[in-house]
Amino acid sequence: MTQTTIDVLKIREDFPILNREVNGKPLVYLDNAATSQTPIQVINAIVDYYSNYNANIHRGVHALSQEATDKYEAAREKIRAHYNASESKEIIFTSGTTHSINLVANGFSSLLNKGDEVLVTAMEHHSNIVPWQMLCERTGAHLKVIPMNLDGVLVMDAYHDLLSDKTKLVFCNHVSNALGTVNPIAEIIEAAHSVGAAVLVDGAQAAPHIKADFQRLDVDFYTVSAHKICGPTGVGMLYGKKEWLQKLPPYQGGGEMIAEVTFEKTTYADLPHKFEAGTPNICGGIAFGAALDYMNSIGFDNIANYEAELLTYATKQLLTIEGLKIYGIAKEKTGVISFNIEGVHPYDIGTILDKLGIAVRTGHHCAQPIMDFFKIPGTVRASFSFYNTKEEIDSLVSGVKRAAQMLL
Ligand code: 7TS
Repeated sequence: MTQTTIDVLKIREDFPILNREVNGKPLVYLDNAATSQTPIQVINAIVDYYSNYNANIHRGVHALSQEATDKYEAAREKIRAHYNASESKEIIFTSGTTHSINLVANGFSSLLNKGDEVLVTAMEHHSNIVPWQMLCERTGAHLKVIPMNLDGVLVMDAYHDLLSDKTKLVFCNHVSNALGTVNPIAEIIEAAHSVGAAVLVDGAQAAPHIKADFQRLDVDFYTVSAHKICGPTGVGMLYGKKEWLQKLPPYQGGGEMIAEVTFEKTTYADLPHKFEAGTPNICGGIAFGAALDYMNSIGFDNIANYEAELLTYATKQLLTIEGLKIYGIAKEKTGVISFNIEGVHPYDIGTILDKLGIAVRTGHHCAQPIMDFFKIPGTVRASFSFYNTKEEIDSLVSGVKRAAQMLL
């Protein structure tokens, strides 16, 4: 049995929003997989930037520009260190996971040939399906799907069978947003490399719970959105191995990403700037660094242990409700519970929970193929963070019971 080393009541003081009421009830925020809440330390970093050193970066000799540039580059270095990338130029600031994936998918247009194969798992978010379909349309490559079983676990034998010398790319989320499954990415990466394929891991849902080590994993690309880890929206990162990023063409053209421009020919800047056209989200990048500092001050091992306790407790309590079925019962899971009550539409449960001040997500969670696999229109999804409490889970359970009584 793991011991809680988190002082959750003290942590909650860092999050002003957790004090508010919704529909006259204390907010119970259980939609953390959609976006996390923001601690005062990160809010202060944003206020500090706009109050004290707002300036464009990498271009001014003046003091403010230098200060902003230093802080932005320091954030890049923090991200590198957190994920153990070998060089900070391998960290590209983007607007988030969706942007990161599109950047890579676009770049591979010039590297794939007709008949090549790309593999995606059956449990991807739409942002890790649609860009690859578009890539396949452009190149004539084929998209193949690594299946999962009814527990919401990838069928690894089928994956190994799908791999061949035609496989050029494999895409997999580290953690499924709709099921919470933690995928065996080390095995996936090693097997893909044995046939010469590159792997992109979508880390959007893993980032709040698991500290990935890029060098140890030997992953080729990894994506993160800052808003899932207590940072602001509109900023994230793409990690790419230097060799890959050098091979990929720029995604967007403009300022910042050039070495020299004439009307005859333009040469591109070195990494990471080659992929960072235009004025970036400077404040967002700095706040992303502040968010990592905050999460590390709590500690990822402490976060994982505490969230595992919440998950076990919530699973047990929810399963006491008659007719309730949980989708995604992998042994390796983060704090996500997707469920339905037989005979009740998930949207109706979500609406009643909202009246009680409880925020959950309902619907297909941008993962329609998962819903098709389970033959359901959607689920109710409760997703936990280290600032949630067992009392909040009790509120969820009694809210779901009440909804079931009203709707059945
Ligand atoms: N990949 C996964 C696994 C995700 O969960 C999400 C967002 C994305 C990619 C896209 O991230 P973005 O920051 O670029 O939008 N997932 C969710 C969700 O589960 N509910 O709302 C957003």
